[in-house]
Amino acid sequence: AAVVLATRNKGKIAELSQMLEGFELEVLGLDAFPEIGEIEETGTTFEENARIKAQAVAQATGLVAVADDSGLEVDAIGGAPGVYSARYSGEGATDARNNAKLLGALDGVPAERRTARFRCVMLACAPGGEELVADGAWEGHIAEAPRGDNGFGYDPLFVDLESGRHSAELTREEKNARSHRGKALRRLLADWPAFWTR
Ligand code: ITT
Repeated sequence: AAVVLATRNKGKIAELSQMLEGFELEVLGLDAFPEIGEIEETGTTFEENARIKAQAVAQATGLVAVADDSGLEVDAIGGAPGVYSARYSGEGATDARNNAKLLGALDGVPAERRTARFRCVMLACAPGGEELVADGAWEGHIAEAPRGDNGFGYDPLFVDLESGRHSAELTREEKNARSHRGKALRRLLADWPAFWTR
């Protein structure tokens, strides 16, 4: 069976592709479907946005689509940037500008109040509209300065609660083993046989 990953984020694609190796699934990217344009994420929750992306791609391709909507929740700033994590620094946002904005927002906030977590909702949608949803969270805190070159997004600033290492210092395998995305995908795959047996 073939599934389409309903994302244009290269970091997500790299992590998901690695975790899906060894499963009996042919994994396609959106590159295979150039006719699918920008999908506007108008939802106010991770689940709504994941559904918007998965439904659009399942309808356009006639295949099962898997979407990942994710983001960073930082307690000291009321859970921001949350569903707006990709667009936190506004028009033309980049990872570097998003990280700079986050450091500025936390200026003067002491270490013990810099708690945060990544969240991910993974949603599979079949062309007929059948759905499977799973989620995952990863606890940690926001450092005072970036470290590491791996990963994407806020990985240089996010410190894993368990190891004390920045996410960008972890290998892809180490990150997948503990991340919000890894947990959500493993939960989704656990329920996959009942969802998609055709
Ligand atoms: P798609 O919608 O095409 O999947 P996107 O990047 O716009 O790509 P989201 O709307 O889900 O996806 O935004 C997720 C953002 O949250 C992402 O751009 C990062 O800034 C951040 N993020 C999510 N998971 C992350 C991770 O594992 N490491 C670092 N940052 C992450």
